[in-house]
Amino acid sequence: MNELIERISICVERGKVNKTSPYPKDLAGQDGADELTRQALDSNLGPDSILQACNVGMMKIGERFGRNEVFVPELLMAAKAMNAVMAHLKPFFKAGTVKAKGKFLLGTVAGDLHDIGKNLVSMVVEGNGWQVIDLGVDVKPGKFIEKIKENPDCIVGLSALLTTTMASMSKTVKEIKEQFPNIKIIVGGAPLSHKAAEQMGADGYAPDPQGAVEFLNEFIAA
Ligand code: B1M
Repeated sequence: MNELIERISICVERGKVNKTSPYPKDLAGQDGADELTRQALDSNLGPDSILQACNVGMMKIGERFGRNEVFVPELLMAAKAMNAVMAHLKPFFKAGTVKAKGKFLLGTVAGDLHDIGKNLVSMVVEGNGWQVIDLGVDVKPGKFIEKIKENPDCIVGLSALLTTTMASMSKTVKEIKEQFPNIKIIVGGAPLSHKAAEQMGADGYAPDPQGAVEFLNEFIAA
């Protein structure tokens, strides 16, 4: 792995946001995710390899959390560091297009606060020419329904990262489908699968942002 890329991965895992951030103590005064991402882009390292490095960092901190070696504050710092990287990568994903292919109503379901993956989906989908209406995190079914009423031609995307919020996702799909049987819904997030999506009554599942784009592109507005 390229040295800069490896350092970005470590910064995400350790939650080192930028040079001035005092956390973690042993990296004080060193470049953080912010500076290293800038340097990587200036050295013509691709956004995809930088993103991949972030995912490795996130995976490692997640595994350590699973082993009770770190706790929620460490996860939060990792998320902050990843957001610092994403701020640099955003322009690469948000290539402007003239006419939107359609509307994509996106949110993390009720009870779930994880938004990094959802934000990536948002950027990539928007970069592929869709208008994204991002409702944020902890979005109750009623909020989705209110927004579908305002945007009856939209496709809905639901994200969940917790096994516990898969139930909330299922409830959201059910409530939307009861009122709007023709609205297409795609679900995604680490605990999901094609089978889980099918059981909830969703129309599609994507393991990553590109999969969401492929699903959406089947329904390009005329
Ligand atoms: Co939490 N967390 N977390 N967390 N967290 C996980 C998910 C966990 C797996 C960690 C672990 O135990 N190893 C675990 C879930 C276990 C489970 O349910 N199976 C967990 C837990 C338990 C919790 C808390 C309950 C901890 C606690 O309080 N005791 C708590 C819950 C809070 C809540 O939501 N109510 C909690 C809190 C947090 C923080 C707030 C501290 C922070 C989130 C900050 C933020 O998002 N702004 C956090 C983090 C950072 C993580 C990990 C470490 C990283 C998640 C992440 O951002 N990954 C995570 C462990 C892990 O994933 N390795 C963990 C990077 C991101 C790019 O990937 O989100 O998977 P991901 O998104 C991917 C795909 O899933 C897909 O595309 C994305 C890009 O490739 N995708 C879609 C996502 N949505 C999609 C939608 C689509 C299509 C594709 O179409 C619509």
